[in-house]
Amino acid sequence: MLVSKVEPPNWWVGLTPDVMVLLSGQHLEATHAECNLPSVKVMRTQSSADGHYLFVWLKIGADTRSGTLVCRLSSTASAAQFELPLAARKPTASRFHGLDVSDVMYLIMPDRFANGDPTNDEPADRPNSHDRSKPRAYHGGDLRGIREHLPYLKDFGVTTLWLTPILKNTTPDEYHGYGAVDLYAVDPHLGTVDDYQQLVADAHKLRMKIFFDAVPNHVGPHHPWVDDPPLPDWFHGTKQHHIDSYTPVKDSFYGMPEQQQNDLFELLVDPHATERLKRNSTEGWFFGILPDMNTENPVVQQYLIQNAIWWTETSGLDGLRVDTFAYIDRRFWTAWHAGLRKVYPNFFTIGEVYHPDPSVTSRFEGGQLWDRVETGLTTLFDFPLQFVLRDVLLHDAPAGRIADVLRHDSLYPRPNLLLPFFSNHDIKRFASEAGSSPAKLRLAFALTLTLRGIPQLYYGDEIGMPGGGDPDNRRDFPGGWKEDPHNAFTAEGRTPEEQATFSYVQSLLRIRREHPALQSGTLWHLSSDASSYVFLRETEEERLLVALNKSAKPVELHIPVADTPAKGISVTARLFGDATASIARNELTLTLPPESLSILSIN
Ligand SMILES: [Ca+2]
Ligand SMILES: [Ca+2]
Repeated sequence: MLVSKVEPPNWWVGLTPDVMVLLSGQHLEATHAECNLPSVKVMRTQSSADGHYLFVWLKIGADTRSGTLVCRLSSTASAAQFELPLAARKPTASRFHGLDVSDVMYLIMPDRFANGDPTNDEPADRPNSHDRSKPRAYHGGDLRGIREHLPYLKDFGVTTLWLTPILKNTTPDEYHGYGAVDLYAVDPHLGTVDDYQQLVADAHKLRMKIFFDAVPNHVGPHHPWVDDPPLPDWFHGTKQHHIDSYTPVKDSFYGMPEQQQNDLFELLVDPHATERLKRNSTEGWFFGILPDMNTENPVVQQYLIQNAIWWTETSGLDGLRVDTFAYIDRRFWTAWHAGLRKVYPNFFTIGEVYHPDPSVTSRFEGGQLWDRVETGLTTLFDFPLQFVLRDVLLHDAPAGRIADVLRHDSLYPRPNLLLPFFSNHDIKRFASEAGSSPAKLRLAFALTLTLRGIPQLYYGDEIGMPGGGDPDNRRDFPGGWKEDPHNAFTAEGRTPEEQATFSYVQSLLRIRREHPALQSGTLWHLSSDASSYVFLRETEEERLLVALNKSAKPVELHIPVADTPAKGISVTARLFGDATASIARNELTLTLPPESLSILSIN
């Protein structure tokens, strides 16, 4: 009998009364298990048929003190033991903050941001994994690099960092972190668990927050479970026999045009769709290669809930971004959120539902029971708005399309918590889209930072970083490596054009911070047409008018304001941009410069 791995590697007293330990090793067919603390009971055990795994369910009595739990295992043939350190919890007051409308999130791919520790660029057990000249290899960025640049991010004006997954991966092309081979280890290129704890602690000292990228839907194709699962039904299917999440159902199902594939997410929110119709999405292997966890299995559920609690409790992180949210049956999310919120009652989660239609995305948010299932999800990235921002600014769609997306806010229980964004690690850089320009990029920032919700920005866009589709949209932040000739982390190092975009965004972030109406104010449409969209953000204390003109020509607008919250205004003051305004008899006249967004304070 040999125990080679203990998951979770440690736990806490006073956290959860039940813990399921998964042991890996050899000959683990234990018939008896017993621990050294009388207040900790072994409730049951279950070994895999090949003896490579043993599940041990423990009950930790309320009177248990911190210390190292030692549990002895035996069978007729042999014996072994494993240890589970049980720590006291750290004070919770300064941890697990969640987000509110005053926050602005900034997405970082840790391998591509800043190299704080060149000694981990190519760990001993990962030869030939580091090569900055290859877009699909590790470049050397790490957790220490992010920690060293917290002052840059604080000064820029964002409050929250979302890091793409930091879990251990295997091959060089998994620099992005989405191919986990160990759900309890930090990838050695990025640092250690200790580095992650320090990053969260330092961020909290600066009153910043850290979000962890959780991927309960799948593990990496090289995870040892794939060839040797702990249970026969640990995954949906096997390496040899599984379905592909993209396998389309019959194209003509909803009467779509023939060339258009049926949309799997639409089926997921169709109350009339059978399990059979939804299985491709929820049980298929993502891209046909990522092993899909059997999230219906209660043992898998407990493993995944404990894993999320472990990272949260270990680091004090502030919430989770949840990858591929739609690809898991909704009933799993009920159990997963309930498990997390038993420990962290206000736990904040953001789901990735990559879809342009708010009638689809909204159905995944918690707090609604259209199919009698409470997903528990706090909020979502606003993908529909992302599609529209690009269509409006880059592809000649009328500016009124922005209002068209926002009118669907009635479908969301908490629209003010949605995360508007125009860019992330899966989408071509805005600056490199056909027809883009620095002026258009600035407008994308300006809308993201003034519309309702909690904005999410993507590293490097603030200096107009170029890049095509994945992986070219994940280039290194210039200046993050000592040898970089060009350092965009400092004002002196930035080119004049980089500096122009950086200061434009920094000013907007400051104005957003100083004006609660841009955070929590009710949003009212005042006018919209092909090239302009004018809206109001209103709180009891202030009213701000925001005016976009996306066309290359100046625009003059005459907006009747009777029967609007702007009725009776007499004065305007410019906070941002160069629009001019005058008011006569309940008509607001606005002159908007070409390709501009302006913010006016009115009263
Ligand atoms: Ca490094
Ligand atoms: Ca799935």
